[in-house]
Amino acid sequence: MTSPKAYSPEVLLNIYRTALKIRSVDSGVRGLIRSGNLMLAMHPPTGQEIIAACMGECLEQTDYLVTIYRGLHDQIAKGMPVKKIVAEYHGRVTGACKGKGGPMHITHRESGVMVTTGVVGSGMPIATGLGWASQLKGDNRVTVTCFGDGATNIGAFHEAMNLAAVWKLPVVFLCQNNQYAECTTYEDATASKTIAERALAYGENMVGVSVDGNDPESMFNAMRKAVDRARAGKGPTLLEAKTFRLSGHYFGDPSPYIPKEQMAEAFANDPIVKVREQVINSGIATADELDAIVTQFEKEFEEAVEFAKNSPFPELSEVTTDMYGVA
Ligand SMILES: Cc1ncc(C[n+]2csc(CCOP(=O)(O)OP(=O)(O)O)c2C)c(N)n1
Ligand SMILES: [Mg+2]
Repeated sequence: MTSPKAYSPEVLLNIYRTALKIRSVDSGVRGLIRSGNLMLAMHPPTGQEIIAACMGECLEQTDYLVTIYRGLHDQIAKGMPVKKIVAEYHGRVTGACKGKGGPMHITHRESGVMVTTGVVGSGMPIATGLGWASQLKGDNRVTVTCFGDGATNIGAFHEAMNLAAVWKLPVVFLCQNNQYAECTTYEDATASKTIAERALAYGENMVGVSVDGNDPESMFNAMRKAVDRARAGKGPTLLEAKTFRLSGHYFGDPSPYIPKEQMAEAFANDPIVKVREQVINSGIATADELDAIVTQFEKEFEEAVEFAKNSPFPELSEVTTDMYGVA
């Protein structure tokens, strides 16, 4: 089955709409923390929205996603209701994991968001397992696993990629290369020039592609190709989406290790600003229409916060339910 959608102004607008939604929730959450209204370990996805939006545009609701602690953008793009995320961030029973997962452990099976952990590199073997399950069941699902550049230096990356290639599993390994792993630069920790060229090590069943993840057309086309290839049973793809982290590693990290000029250049190329120009120039939406979309998402976020605050915390008696193991 080939995805029917080709890149078009309508697709561009959809991608941008999702990116705006992500940015509004991201900014909203950061605002809550800054004002002392929410205590949270947050790893903002600021600057990486276009990658997630393109991914969401290429997937079916039934497809699987395994993302990381920096996963807000991926979860929204995969279709998770904002209310479920915000309530989980507030630790309330109406959250995706009944308020017991928190921002780094989000699961929402209804939208295919399978598992999130804070352990770097842990998602890839889970994705390979999900892909294997889909292959055995013949359920036509594709699994996408998102991870950072730093995670490709973890052993689990190799194990997961190798088996996915051996068994030609329907998995897309989507590396969001934001140039930093915490405070370590790409060059300081990674021997290969690109992440994509590492695919070579896994033989002809694995394809490696590197794109500008902040460019919607390149990103969408590469993602669509990788998803189509996986769904057709042709094997996995290692897709490297180059981007930049427009925030500290976590909210509150002042990132003194990032040169000021590099940060200034990245802000000047903020994809939310750049792609807005593309959308307007394509004639598919006006500046006023885009502003109205932003207002609508801001309202939706405020409603989600109200929903969360009006929901109860989990009962103490619930503390050991839904757990895999209790000592
Ligand atoms: C196994 C493991 N080692 C180290 C850490 C500490 N740690 C948390 S995030 C991070 C950086 C990961 O960078 P990258 O994979 O590039 O993802 P990004 O945070 O840039 O999205 C590290 C080293 C961890 N959580 N788990
Ligand atoms: Mg990184």
